[in-house]
Parts: sequence; structure tokens; C-alpha cells
Amino acid sequence: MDIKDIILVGAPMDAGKRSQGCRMGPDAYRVAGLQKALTDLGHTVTDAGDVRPDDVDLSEDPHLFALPECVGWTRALSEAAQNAAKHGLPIFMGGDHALSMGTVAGMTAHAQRIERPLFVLWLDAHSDFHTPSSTDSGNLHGTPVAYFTGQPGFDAFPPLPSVVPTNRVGMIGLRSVDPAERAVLEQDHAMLADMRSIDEHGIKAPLLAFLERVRAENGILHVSLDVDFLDPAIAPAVGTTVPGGATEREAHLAMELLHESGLVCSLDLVELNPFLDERGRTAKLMVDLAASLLGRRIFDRPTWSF
Ligand code: NNH
Ligand code: MN
Ligand code: MN
Ligand code: MN
Repeated sequence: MDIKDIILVGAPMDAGKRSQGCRMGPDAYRVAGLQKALTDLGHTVTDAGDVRPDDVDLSEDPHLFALPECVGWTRALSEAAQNAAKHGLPIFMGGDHALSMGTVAGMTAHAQRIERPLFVLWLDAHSDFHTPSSTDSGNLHGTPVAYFTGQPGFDAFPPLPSVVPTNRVGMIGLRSVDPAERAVLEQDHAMLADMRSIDEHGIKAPLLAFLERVRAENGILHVSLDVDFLDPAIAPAVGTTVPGGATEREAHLAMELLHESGLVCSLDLVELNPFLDERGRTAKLMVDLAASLLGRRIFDRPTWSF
């Protein structure tokens, strides 16, 4: 197996939405044994501790929740991602999904440095494609994809090192997309696999098609895993549960296929709210999924024959 240097980066961000608790996420992953699970696979795993948001001189926006703090996190996480990516494969332990504004921004700088295009796989019930003007909730965790694909309205945020075009973004697990998000996503042809298409075709077909595109363009892949990608029955520790999500086996299969692709350069684990968990089960499941993405298998070859 391909042995990696993995850097765990804590992002205890809670500013992306009103309901609080995601700030406890990084410590929940530590307690659930993320470092050991990956070390046991043979990887070298360093815990770089928690990032703190930069201080920014910006006033609040009445329509948006905690804009200055989100900008501060974006700056600090972009820098942290660029630094970590020089030394290995960063895993960003969130924190709410607004942290991906910073992590993806930083990874675009890394991709630029190594002269390969960056692709993003968004595993989420939601498309997070609102702009600061289209969002009804005013919660910036609903906006990161619009930011890093260069949609208008993000003037308060740091300029992106480089934009990720919408057609380099794949989304799997969708089942809650607002009308304003849908219009732009549909016309720009990102790879979109909603739960209906997973019911029909399974999770393997759209994922392999997307990975094939990444490989064909010599790209690298950032994976952003939102807890609410999973069905709430197996992953209750999230503020925005949507019924009808991915099963445990679908999620593991996706992680195993991602591992086998060898294309993943970085991973976000986002939206875990330990305050809502049941005896740590969601944190433990997320750790297990990260281990599958980093190569955990029972057997390396098929164990059946006809
Ligand atoms: N689209 C909704 C909003 O903008 C919900 C976003 N919430 C999420 N995204 N949890 O993953 O507020
Ligand atoms: Mn800084
Ligand atoms: Mn999300
Ligand atoms: Mn979501």
C-alpha cells in the first residue's frame, strides 16, 4: 500500500451557521482515535493542533451570520492548508462546512505550485452553492462551493489563488438543493449525483466516471465529506439532518474507490456536532470512513471465485 505522511489540522470553526457545537469536532475526532486508526495502517500521522482564525478589520453584515469571523478563518485555513500540503496529505478536522472556503483556497495554491488542476468532490446532502446575496439563511456554511468556483459577491473574502471551475466539482449525495443553487449548477454542468441517481445506479458508477475525468486531466482531488451526506439514522451528530442519505456500506465503498484511485490530495471532515452525538457513534463512523479512504481493507483481493 501507498504509505503517506498525513497531517491532521484542527479547524474548530462554528461561525458558518447559528447552531453551535461543531467547534468540538476536532477534539471528538482525537478522542475517537483518528490518529491511531491511520497510524495502524502504516502511515506517518502528525497532529498539527488547532488553527485559530486571523483577526480581521471588517464590520458585520446584517444579512450574514459572523462574516468577519468567517473571513478570518478563511485566511488562516488557506495558509494552513498550503503549508500542510507541502508536507503530506492534510486532513482538516472540522468545524462547520464554511471551513472549506479556506481549505480549498489553500489547496488551489498547492495545485498551482505542482502544476496540476484541482478537482473537488463534495459529499453532502446540500450543494452549498449559495452566494452571500442568494442565501436566505445568511449562514455561510451554505456558500463555500460558490466561493471557490468564483461566483460573484465574495468581495469581503480573500481573492482565490486560483478558481476551481464548476465542471471540476463533483457532488454526490444531494437531496436538499435550493432553487437559486440549482439554476447555476445545472447550467454549468458540474457532475451531480443526487440520491435518486444513487438509488438507480449505485454510488460506484458516478464516482468512477468522475475519477476518470480527474485522471484524464492529470488532476488531484480534494474530498469534502459533510456528516449529513450520511443517513441520519447512522450519523445523528449533525445540525442539518436530511433523511434518505448514504448508507454505511455506500459510504465505505465510496471511500475505498477513492483510495484505489490514488488521486486524493486532501480531505475535509465537516459538520460533526459532538453535542448532538450518541455515545460518539458519528465521530467513530467518520474515523472509520477516513481509514477506508486511507486504505483500510479486510482483504486486498476479491475473496470469492466462481
Ligand atoms: N442550503 C441551506 C442554507 O443555505 C442549508 C445548508 N446547510 C448545510 N449544508 N448543512 O451542507 O442555509
Ligand atoms: Mn496567519
Ligand atoms: Mn455542507
Ligand atoms: Mn450538508
